[in-house]
Amino acid sequence: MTTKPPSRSTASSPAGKVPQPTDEHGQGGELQQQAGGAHPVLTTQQGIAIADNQNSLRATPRGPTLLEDFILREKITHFDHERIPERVVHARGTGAHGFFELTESLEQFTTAKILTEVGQQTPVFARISTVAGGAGSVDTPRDVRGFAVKFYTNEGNWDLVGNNIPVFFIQDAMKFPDLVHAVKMEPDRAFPQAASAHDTFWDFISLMPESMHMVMWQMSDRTIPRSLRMIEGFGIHSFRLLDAQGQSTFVKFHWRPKLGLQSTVWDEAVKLQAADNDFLRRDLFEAIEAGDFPEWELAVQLFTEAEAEHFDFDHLDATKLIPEEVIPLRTIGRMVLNRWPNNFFAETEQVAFCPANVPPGIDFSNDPLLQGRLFSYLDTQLIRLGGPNFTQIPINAPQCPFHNFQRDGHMQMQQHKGRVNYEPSSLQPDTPRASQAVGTHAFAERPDDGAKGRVRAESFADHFSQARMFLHSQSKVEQAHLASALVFELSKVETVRVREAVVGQLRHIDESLAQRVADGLGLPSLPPAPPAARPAKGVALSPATALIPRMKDTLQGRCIGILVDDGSSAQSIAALRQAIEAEGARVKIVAPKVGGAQLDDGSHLAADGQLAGTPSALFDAVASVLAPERGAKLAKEAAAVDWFRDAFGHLKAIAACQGSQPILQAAGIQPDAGVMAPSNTAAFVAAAKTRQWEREPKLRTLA
Ligand code: HDE
Repeated sequence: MTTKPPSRSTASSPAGKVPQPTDEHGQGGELQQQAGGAHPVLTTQQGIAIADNQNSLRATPRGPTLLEDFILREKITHFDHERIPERVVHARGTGAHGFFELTESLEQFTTAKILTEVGQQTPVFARISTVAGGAGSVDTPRDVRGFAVKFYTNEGNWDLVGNNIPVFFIQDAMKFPDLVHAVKMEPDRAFPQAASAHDTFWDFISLMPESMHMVMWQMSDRTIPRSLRMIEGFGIHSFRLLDAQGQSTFVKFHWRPKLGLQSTVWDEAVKLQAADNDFLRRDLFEAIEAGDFPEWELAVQLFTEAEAEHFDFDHLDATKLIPEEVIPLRTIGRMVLNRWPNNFFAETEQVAFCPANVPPGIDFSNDPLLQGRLFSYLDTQLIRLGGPNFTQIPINAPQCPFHNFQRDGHMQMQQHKGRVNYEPSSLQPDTPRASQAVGTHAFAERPDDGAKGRVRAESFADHFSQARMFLHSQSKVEQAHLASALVFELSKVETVRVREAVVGQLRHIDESLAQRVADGLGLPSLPPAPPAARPAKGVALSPATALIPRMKDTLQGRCIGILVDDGSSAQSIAALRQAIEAEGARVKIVAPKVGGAQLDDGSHLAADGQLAGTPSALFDAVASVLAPERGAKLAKEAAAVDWFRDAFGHLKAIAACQGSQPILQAAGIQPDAGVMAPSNTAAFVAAAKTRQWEREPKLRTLA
């Protein structure tokens, strides 16, 4: 019963030899033996081999633990420091590696090689995030998605740090802390987590009419995406491209998903939160692991200062977009995400994006939101990552040579040689020097003749025209979803005055929208509209902002669930699977028991998910192949009834066999064109490519 002294011999044991357990009660040796394989020797951070990873060093077997136990102290100390401060916004994110390939050169406009060298593949790391929730929050709340891409170019890192919505809530960086405080959980009660549906957010919004355009996008189905592979990305601000002569062209950046856009419906998003906290992260992981690499086109809108003067809005105002109908998109390249990180913390958590990271040939505009961002990101990263050397963490380091005289600091990884750590100097011939020829230059902008001051440009005063443009460019279904989202969110607001104030602002966008929301909230009458800085004017619609037309009729990248049980027809399942997979979708088998089912031909089919834990919200469409007696039994099972009821309610195609009919009846489903027999594979595949929009008004009261 005594603890043997650590065996020194293990310190020199070659990698691959497992030290034997030292304590007759320790389980370490047993576990190691069970695991098998050639394990390297476990060591401390100092490289000291560890003999026992189960027991701390005790004075006697039942006595106190000794302070001397440097192994225990090092292990616990490191563990205590495992968490770093999470991002104050965009804390919950999912990242992946890939590459960017330029397909069309912009050499006429810029010297940036990333935008001029056609065919060149540049490594990238992309991180897609929600904004409001903490790092451990769920994937599927209604929220804007961050869309940040780090390009490791030969001329230094370029970070395009955007969102999946082309406009923003506020015009000036000064308001960002207020916006974020308002949307995050309320400070006294610490809820709700990851939700904008609460008083402080809508109070702020009701008093910030400039947010109304973004609110229209936020309340659209864009903020409840089906997959991170099916969202757009926008750089939002105008940037500048600079040519060799220093001439400037304005540019806006857009990412377009190859799979098209796809969203969930609200009830589905709510149920996904319960079904799988990591739904979107898992979806991206599974797609990349399966070699089904997500891809986006990079497109640009290019325009001159003179063209900008003719827009009926100010392009430096981040609450405005430039309609594609006015400045068309030019596709210039593609991004493929093809490698999941080795380690979430080292890469996805420690990656540090900054909109100020641009290579020579790309420059900033005077958008006051962008100007504030140029300061904020480095500042926040200094505290989040613990000091100025976070740029040396592999995920952040440039992949091209870099030299400067920045020295020392916490966690310095580089061993700079020589006496010279300053410039100018004459003592060493090989120290770095600035270069006019290849160095980055700012656009030589002539300041306008206005006076210095804390002012908001007059040209930023129209808060409602583009909000109305967006609303009226959406289909009827989308407008109904938007109005219902407003009703849902405002119904969670406890302060009646705040509900009314938001509806009052909506009147500036569209009286009938305000009326729909007022009706949905049960307001006795339309509240008064507060004074507007400028009333909305009639502007041309932008059909390109609608979501449903951008959904692709395809099964590519989708996932279909098939419910089976003992006695299910092997032939029917195989035929369905073949038809679905031929169209590029994945199939997941769901059964009452995860062990699977014994099929009618005696074969055994393993399940991917147990029925109770794999609701139909997880799939784009569902099918069932059940023997009659099993269908009758499952008709009494709530999980099975909900499986069909939700698939129907979420407007999905359903291929239900004869044996499943009792369950459909129990679910109260009145079959429509989106419900068919699984033998009708062609019809099912066609219906599964889209949502059954015409079904919705029959089963849900929309605003
Ligand atoms: Fe950010 N934002 N932001 N933001 N933002 C951060 O930087 C900030 C804004 C965006 O995956 C922070 O490293 C200010 C617009 C993304 O790591 C912080 C303002 C857009 C990400 C910060 C804005 C974004 C961030 C928090 C107003 C779309 C996540 C942690 C002036 C174009 C990047 C960090 C990732 C992260 C500040 C507005 C996108 C605090 C001050 C507009 C995608 O620095």
